[in-house]
Amino acid sequence: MPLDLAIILPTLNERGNLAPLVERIERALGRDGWEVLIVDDDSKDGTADEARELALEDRRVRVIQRIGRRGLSSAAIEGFCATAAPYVAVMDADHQHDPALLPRMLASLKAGEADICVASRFAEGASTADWAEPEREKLSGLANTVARAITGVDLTDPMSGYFMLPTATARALVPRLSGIGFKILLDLLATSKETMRVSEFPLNFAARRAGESKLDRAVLFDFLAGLYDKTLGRVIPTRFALFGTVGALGVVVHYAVLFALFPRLVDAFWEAQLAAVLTAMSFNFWLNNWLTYRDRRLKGWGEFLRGWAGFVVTCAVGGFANVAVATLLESQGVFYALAALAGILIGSVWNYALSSRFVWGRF
Ligand SMILES: Nc1nc2c(ncn2[C@@H]2O[C@H](COP(=O)(O)OP(=O)(O)O)[C@@H](O)[C@H]2O)c(=O)[nH]1
Ligand SMILES: [Mg+2]
Repeated sequence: MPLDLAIILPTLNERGNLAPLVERIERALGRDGWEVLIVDDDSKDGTADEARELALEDRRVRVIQRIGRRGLSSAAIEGFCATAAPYVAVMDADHQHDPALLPRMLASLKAGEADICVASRFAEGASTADWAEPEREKLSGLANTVARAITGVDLTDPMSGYFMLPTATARALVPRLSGIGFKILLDLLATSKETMRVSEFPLNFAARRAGESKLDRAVLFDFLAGLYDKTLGRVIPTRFALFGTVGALGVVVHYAVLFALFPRLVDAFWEAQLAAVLTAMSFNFWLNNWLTYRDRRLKGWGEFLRGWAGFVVTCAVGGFANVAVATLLESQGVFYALAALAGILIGSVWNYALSSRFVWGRF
């Protein structure tokens, strides 16, 4: 039987979930005509090795192990581009998504009933009874309403992580996808020039089988970032805007520390200034790690401290550029407040470029 469908499983620490999931997929789709693409971001628990172990015995299983890269969206994109199957599905590896829907979605696409099939947690007949997080359920509901407004597609669950479409459609959209964050479906729908015809399948959303969720309460934030990316993001890149916002908050922290210390608690201005700089830098690092780079967040004390040290060094360079430019301009007769602003802008572009590469990106 020719290859019909590729099922992309983005994974981060899902070792124990793989083998049982492949079994469930086989039960749903039968022996042939499909392949499973495990796109693993170098999980510490050896998910990629487990996947290779499975692949040795089972030609339908393939592995892409990405080193130094993160992100659910970009993992899905990687999968779109790495398969020859004419249809492609994306689903969670944690058994929250029922493989039994796969054959029905495939049939619907083949019959030309839809451009994309989405498993919905909120469609008529769906259930999220096993979902242990009512708080997230509520957030999803809210985000859906806004998503509907911008994508022009009327569907109940644009934040779903379980969907299927013709691979050629997905690949055609890839160059214009933002690839940031977690909501690849929303990205696809919002990027497509023609409004896609969507077919929804009610999903019985199950509790995660093993391991822990990598996404957190910031789903709504993630969604807003996606919104921005699709609109103003064309003018000012999303990460830079976030980075700049975080930087502006850092200025507030800086002055708070400075005014608290100087001149009452410390006599020397430079000491207070240094304390303020370090506090603001650490605050910025923490917030950037949490928000701007949440899809590739540094975790654990070792990773976090190394990242922090890198960030401080990076910002020191940017800080130097800032002062140098501002001083030069001021000495040329530019009004000092404008000179300072120029310094800040150049410093922040510099810091952004360097830290996105060296702290959160690849060396
Ligand atoms: N490759 C890759 N997979 C990821 C990443 N983050 C999450 N995943 C996987 O994406 C799927 C959805 O994530 P999950 O933690 O279950 O999110 P939740 O269902 O919203 O709680 C799971 O199979 C995760 O292992 C990532 O950064 N890279
Ligand atoms: Mg999940």
